[in-house]
Amino acid sequence: MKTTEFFILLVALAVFSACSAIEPSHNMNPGGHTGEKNIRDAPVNPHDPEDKHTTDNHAAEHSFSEIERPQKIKDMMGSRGEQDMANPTLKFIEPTNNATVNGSTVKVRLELGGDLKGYKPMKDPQTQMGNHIHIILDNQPYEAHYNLDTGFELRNVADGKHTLRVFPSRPWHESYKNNGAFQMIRFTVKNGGAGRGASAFNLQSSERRIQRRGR
Ligand SMILES: [Cu+2]
Repeated sequence: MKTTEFFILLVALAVFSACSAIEPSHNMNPGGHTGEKNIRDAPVNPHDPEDKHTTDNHAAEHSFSEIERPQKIKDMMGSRGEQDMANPTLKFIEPTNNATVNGSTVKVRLELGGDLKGYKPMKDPQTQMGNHIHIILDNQPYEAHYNLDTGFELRNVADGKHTLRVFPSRPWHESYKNNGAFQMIRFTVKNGGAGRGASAFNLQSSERRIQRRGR
């Protein structure tokens, strides 16, 4: 009996020390000079059964290190004045979270707000670059949206549940990470007829799939 008790004690000690060894990795990259956070820190909705993944599941699998910002980016930041200090926020006007959309065409309208310090999405015709909004439907590649004065449409969206993520970006595609910059909604498409086969939906071939429209 004595031996068994001793063995249990040993196992308990081993488990305890293994747990405390994992603990420090929770605080890798606590912000850095850009204010970036690990993607594990992204908000998870505890009330949604689809958000089963927790932020700690992958804690031990990845490690990140911070490197200095490339000189080219520093130069571009300098040439933009105050804009890099902006705190742009986005808001979905249409569709709203958990909306049901009738048909395979989904009209999207976003409102830009916050402390903009001159930040405005637009494409410079000379350089073909400029501030833009990143739009991500489900797991598709992102689409860049340069003109918030017009809404746009997602077309050929399959029936069923979808997730739409948006966030403001700099001309070199670096996102703004302040509170309210990133927005995510879910919506459901019904009676669209695009079918599950619309996995061919491709945001990169934007002109056919995302159509700008006037107000
Ligand atoms: Cu981009």
